Amino acid sequence: MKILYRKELIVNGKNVFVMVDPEDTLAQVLRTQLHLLGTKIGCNAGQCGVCSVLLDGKVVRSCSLKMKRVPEEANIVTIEGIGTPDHLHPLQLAFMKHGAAQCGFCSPGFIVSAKGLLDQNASPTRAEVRDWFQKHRNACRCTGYRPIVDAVMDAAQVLRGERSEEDLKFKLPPDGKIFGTDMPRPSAAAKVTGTCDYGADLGQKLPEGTLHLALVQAQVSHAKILSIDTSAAEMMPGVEAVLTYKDVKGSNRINGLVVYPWNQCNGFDRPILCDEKIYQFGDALAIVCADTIEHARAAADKVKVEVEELPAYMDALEAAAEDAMEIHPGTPNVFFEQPTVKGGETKPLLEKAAYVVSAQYYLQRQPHLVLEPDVGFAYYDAEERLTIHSKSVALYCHADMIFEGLGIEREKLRLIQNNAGGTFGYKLSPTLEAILGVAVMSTGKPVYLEYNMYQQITYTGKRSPFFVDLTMGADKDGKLLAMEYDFIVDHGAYSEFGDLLCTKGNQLIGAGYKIDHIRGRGRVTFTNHAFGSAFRAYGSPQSFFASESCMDELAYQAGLDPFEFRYRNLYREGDTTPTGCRSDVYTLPQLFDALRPVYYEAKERAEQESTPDIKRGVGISLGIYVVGNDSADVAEAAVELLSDGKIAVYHTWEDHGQGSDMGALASAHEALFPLNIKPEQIKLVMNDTACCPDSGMAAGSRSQVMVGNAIADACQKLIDAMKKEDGTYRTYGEMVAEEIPAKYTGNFATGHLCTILDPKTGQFNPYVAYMYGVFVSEVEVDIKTGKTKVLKMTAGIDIGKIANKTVVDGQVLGGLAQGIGLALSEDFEDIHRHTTLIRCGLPFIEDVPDELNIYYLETPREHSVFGCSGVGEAPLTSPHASIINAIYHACGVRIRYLPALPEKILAGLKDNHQE
Ligand code: MCN
Ligand code: FES
Ligand code: FES
Repeated sequence: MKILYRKELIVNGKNVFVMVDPEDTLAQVLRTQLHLLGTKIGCNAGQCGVCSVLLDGKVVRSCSLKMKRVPEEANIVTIEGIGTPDHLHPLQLAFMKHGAAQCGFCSPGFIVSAKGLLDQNASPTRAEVRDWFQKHRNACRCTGYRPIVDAVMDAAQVLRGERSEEDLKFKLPPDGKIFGTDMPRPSAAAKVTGTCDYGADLGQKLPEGTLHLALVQAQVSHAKILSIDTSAAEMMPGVEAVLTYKDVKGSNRINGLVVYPWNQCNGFDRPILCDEKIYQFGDALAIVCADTIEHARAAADKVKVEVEELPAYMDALEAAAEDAMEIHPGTPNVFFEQPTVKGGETKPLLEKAAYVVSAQYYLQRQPHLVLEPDVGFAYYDAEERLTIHSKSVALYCHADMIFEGLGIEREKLRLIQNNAGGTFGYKLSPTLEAILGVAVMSTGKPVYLEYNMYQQITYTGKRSPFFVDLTMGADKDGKLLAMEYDFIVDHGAYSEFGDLLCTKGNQLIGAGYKIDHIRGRGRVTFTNHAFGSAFRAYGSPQSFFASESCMDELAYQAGLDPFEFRYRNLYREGDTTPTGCRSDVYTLPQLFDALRPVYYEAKERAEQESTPDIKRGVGISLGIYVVGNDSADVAEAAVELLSDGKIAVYHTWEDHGQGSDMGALASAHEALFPLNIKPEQIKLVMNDTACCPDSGMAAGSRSQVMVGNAIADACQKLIDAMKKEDGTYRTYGEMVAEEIPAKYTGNFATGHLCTILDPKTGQFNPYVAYMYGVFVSEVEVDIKTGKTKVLKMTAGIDIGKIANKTVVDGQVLGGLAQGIGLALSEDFEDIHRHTTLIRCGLPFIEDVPDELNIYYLETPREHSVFGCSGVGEAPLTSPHASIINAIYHACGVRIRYLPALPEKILAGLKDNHQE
């Protein structure tokens, strides 16, 4: 017997009666019964605040509140009750102005929470705003929190009548240009009003008859599969089908897209559904398709899997050992190796060097910790194409990766990106796309699959840890002489993008400094841990953690200030990168000059403010990242003059949350400027392979340069076609009358500007642009607890011309916050413990200082039509290294294995004491 409660609630000012299961949560009822989809569900465990609503004036996390606890006639305010796109509340306007909604998944929760604060305290201080969000556990992975506090402070002023709402609105500058301004991104209004539908919201709008999917997943990390028995599950109520590898029509392998022919694996190692072996915890073994999710899950529990466990290699060193068994039989565990040979022999130089540091550095398996768990759905469209909606940030690439495995013609596959609540790169790998495909191809019906946060954390890719053995040597004047390294990448269970990751290490260890003589080796190994996927700044946090720590150690050994030691060795005009090519611009000395006062003032402050119990310190690091795909990148976009005079821009510049809509709009508006059109006359048609050309993946911070250029090219072609002899432009009608096409495809390719990797030396010129960052961090270390707090961070950034200031600020601030997590708390090592956002070390607002400052140098880049370089990854290249260096400066403890947990610092203090 199922019991329901009849409840009267006042929701957004309206009295409603609902008949509810008392065990259901308020979030479920709001979303599924009242169709208020602005309230999002992230962790579903009271940890992230994205589900916040007001209940009788108090902020509550609706995912954790069962309906039996919701009082009769409770007054509930959701984001829909605060404002609408036509009537925005000052909080919503201020969030738009400050770019406080990037992916926007946390925004409804933050805005509701802020409303709760301002209702009871009209004039909060910044500290009170921060305390409030900490107390209510409002988490954000994108913004670094500062823009959110800025927005609340501005909104409070408006609500107090000290400023007008108009102040918060964007005004077109007199020249009519939006490029380089702080215009809010086009999706901002939808994000701050909760009207932006993400995958799970669209899932609520799928038609009846859509099948719900539940996965049967591996509970061990390495095993032989003896049998999978689905018979009991098939008999369960509501079950349409229980699918295993036997139901996959194609090769059942995802194509890992091997790049370099000397890679020892062919890239076809990841099964869609495991057949012979389990390679990592969480691997998908079977899919249950049922009429409801409850039925699907109940049946999934009935699938019987018999396995023979095998030794699980949970780190690179174990897996690379001589006696380790092959994880993928027939392929050695260490499947890729790349040497670097630059300049002359390094041994004699290091033997003669006045100062030498040799040490091992380890950067951990950083989890992405997005707030929106993975989600997608699929169906056959009117042209009988298998249509897959997901968070993919590599639409065309994913089609290439899954079509053979599914056994479908490439042209019969259509991929669409849903609005994504952050990916930070994990969606460079297909996650559930192929699983959805198998389910549609087997049942012929629409299907829907969402992961919960546990699945998101345990069964999506992670940043691959690097063990780096590094030696750097300098002469008596503090000039670098030579570098040697040997690193091994723990790439987890599958090979995809592993060779590319390895070559990033070769490109970035020691980058930024003139080092004429390098001998190095990078290797990549399979392990049985979570598969390695892309993560913002792919390969650079690992590389710079090693070289920026080593530089610091060398500076102290040489008796030089770490700032000065770096400064002496920075790239100057004509110096070459570790892969032996010129850099695009040589502005690191300027960035250092700009941050010099910040650094020395901070040092002085640290000395003055340190106490015996709380030690303060300052650290510096530099970081460089590369723009685009190695050696030969291509992007396409198209524009079309429409009959109403608007111009459509078609592209697959996927949006993680970084702001691809803004980038495409700013680029198109700038390129179309001769036509004198307004931003609202540009229509963005995005991220559907059926109608948008292949702009490439939103990775490698390539899109502003690559897709921006392709858009500009298409716009120029359209302008040329529209131009009349008298210099005026044809209307749509005139184009039709004169039979001139109204649609043009533009492209940009870098192949002719780059060279390819020399397998013997690792030398090549892979990119047309780079981004540069210098990071200064101030920390305090509590000597009694070992806990580190970051007090202030300053970033000096050169990313070329800025297309949109608000977006770029947001990218940098968010990257710094992720750097704090990387330095101090984030990890996915223990597959049984690191299973929630909090246990994985997600930084909350109290962990990120309010003082985050940015200094920009806008050195125009030659190969971007607009003078841009990329930005997305620059701020996560090495901020963590500056924090680790600051810890050393504060208390003399050198952390070489991240994260810098309090117990490691306490152990270091103890060791220092004993020495
Ligand atoms: N931009 C700009 N001026 C420049 C360069 C870029 O205004 N000189 C803007 C662009 O218009 C775009 C944004 O900055 O809106 C990032 O552009 P770009 O650096 O070209 O990077 P991509 O668009 O290719 O984005 C990918 C990059 C990567 S690789 C990851 S991972 C990432 C990231 O950006 N993941 C993110 N930023 C993220 N931000 C959020 N909120 N969420 C993620 O998951
Ligand atoms: Fe409710 Fe995270 S706190 S979804
Ligand atoms: Fe906060 Fe993305 S904007 S999680």
